[in-house]
Amino acid sequence: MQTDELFMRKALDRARLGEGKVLPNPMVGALIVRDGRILGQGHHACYGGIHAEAAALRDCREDPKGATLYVTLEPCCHRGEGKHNPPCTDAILKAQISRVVISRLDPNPAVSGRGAGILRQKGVEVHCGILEKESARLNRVYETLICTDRPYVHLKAALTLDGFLAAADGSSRWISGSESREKVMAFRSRCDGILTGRGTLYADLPSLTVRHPDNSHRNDPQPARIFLSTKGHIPGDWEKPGGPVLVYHDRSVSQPGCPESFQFTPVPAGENGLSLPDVLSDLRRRGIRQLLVEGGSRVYGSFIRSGLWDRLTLFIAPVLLGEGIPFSDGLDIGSITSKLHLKDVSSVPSGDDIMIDGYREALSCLPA
Ligand code: AOF
Ligand code: ZN
Repeated sequence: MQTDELFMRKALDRARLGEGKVLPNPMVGALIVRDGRILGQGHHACYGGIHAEAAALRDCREDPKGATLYVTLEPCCHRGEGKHNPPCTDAILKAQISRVVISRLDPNPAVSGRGAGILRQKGVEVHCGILEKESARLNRVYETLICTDRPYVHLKAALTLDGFLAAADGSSRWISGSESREKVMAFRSRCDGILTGRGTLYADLPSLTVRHPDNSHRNDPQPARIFLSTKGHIPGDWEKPGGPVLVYHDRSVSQPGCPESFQFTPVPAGENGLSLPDVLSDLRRRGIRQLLVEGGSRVYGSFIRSGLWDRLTLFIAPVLLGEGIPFSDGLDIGSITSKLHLKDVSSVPSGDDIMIDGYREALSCLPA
């Protein structure tokens, strides 16, 4: 068992080499081992590229017949429209691998246990769940994308110690310190779109661009800038260099006439504002996989109330305002027994601030 963990850890290290390059696919790493010796290793290196198992088989310096395959995600077993690679189960059987150790089953409904099942049926010894939490943690974004038709939604905010997002007059610049702002730039560099509401746009005139030395995670020069503006209004003096601008507005409002380079999209609206399911499925259709939501209060409230979010990062700064704009508008919670408690929480110092990070849902894994 200890040996299995040791090799799976190496496979997870391989998988991480795909970070930022494989979405909407998962990061996957694989190792082929016989008598304690690594014969070959590989990882899924780019979207559409060969799978980790095929890369590890190709890397083998000797015949892998009878060897053990360590793979961080269940081997795929399907073909179909849009599928780039042949089933890995076929390649594993052809190579006569006799044992397959899997960290996590693939939540893709086309696989989801079938890959492991096919291998077992053909007489391969299969073990699942080795270091599963690590593999699941690695692929949180993939798991959301494969099971929903919306982007992965990451809410981030900087708050004062007394829980305010901005002063009573709406001003909110520089609540958090420089280390926290650096971290926000790292989040921005990993997302495809940054979303904010009309209120924040008018109050702060944010540029919503990535200004970060480590821009290597990005394929595109800048993430899209996305605004929720019921009436489709954008401040006249806001036209800053950066990613493409998408504006969602109430479909009952006639096409607003702002700069032609901005893309306006009508969506249904109710008393709680624009329909987020419509906004999110349109964003996904446009290729947005990771969305960073940067306020304000109304926007955070709508995302949280509708349950359409995945991760929340709060930077709590040692600053008091006494009064101001709260983190979110009404969440309809009412009683402490209904409080919303983040899952899989971490809390770390960030300069003089504290960064609290958590998720809407805990990772669900097989019992260890
Ligand atoms: C594996 N090994 O390294 C990866 C897997 O279009 P394709 O052929 O690249 O297939 C993408 C699907 O294959 C993806 O949705 C996920 O279910 C699985 N990813 N599977 O056996 C890998 N990247
Ligand atoms: Zn595969």
